[in-house]
Amino acid sequence: MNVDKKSMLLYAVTDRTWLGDKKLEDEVEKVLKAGATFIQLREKNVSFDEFLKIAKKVKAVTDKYKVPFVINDNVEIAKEIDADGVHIGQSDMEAKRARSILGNGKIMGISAGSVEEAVTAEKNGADYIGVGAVFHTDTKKDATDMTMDVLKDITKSVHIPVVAIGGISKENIMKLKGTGVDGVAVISAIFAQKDAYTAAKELRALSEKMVKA
Ligand code: TZP
Ligand code: MG
Repeated sequence: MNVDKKSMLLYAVTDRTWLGDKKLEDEVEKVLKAGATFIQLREKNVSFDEFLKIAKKVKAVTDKYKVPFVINDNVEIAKEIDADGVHIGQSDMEAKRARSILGNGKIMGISAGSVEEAVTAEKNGADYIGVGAVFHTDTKKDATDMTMDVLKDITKSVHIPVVAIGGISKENIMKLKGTGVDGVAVISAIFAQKDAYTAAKELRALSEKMVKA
């Protein structure tokens, strides 16, 4: 296992949609100062070169704060910048490919939406799983909501760390209490907020409370 459960506490997934004039690397730094424990760079519809440029800038910041940094979906970018790993979808092929390109020492996170997918992900060598959408989200259009019971069944069925994702905010995070998750992954509850620092600070404190319960 290449990740510690504790690094799941506040897993921030980037999104430049709401940033306006703000630079992503500056926002990531604020979020890390506020106590984020993991950063995933998630980019849609950018060229390889643009993706690479952004990834290098963000990695400089995550290196400074010594927080794991993974790339969503793109193993080549992860390899090229020597990121800590990747986050990928369910396919067996994708998992095999990611492992063979990155090697055993890197982090491979896999998304799972059911017990079966979670068990398969662990079997395929995932270091952690991202489970969702635990609440309704508009950030990912094809995400389907799951019940707290399914979430509980998932955390019971795997040994690797589990991070919940999807529609999580400071208003609903405590509903995850008792589900067995190791933390929360959020996009809009941090990056769509005017003050990403304060948003992350509050979520980090709440997540600690939620996980302990
Ligand atoms: N995977 C499942 S839900 C989701 C992803 C990437 C979107 C999470 O975004 P938000 O804004 O935290 O609901
Ligand atoms: Mg994918």
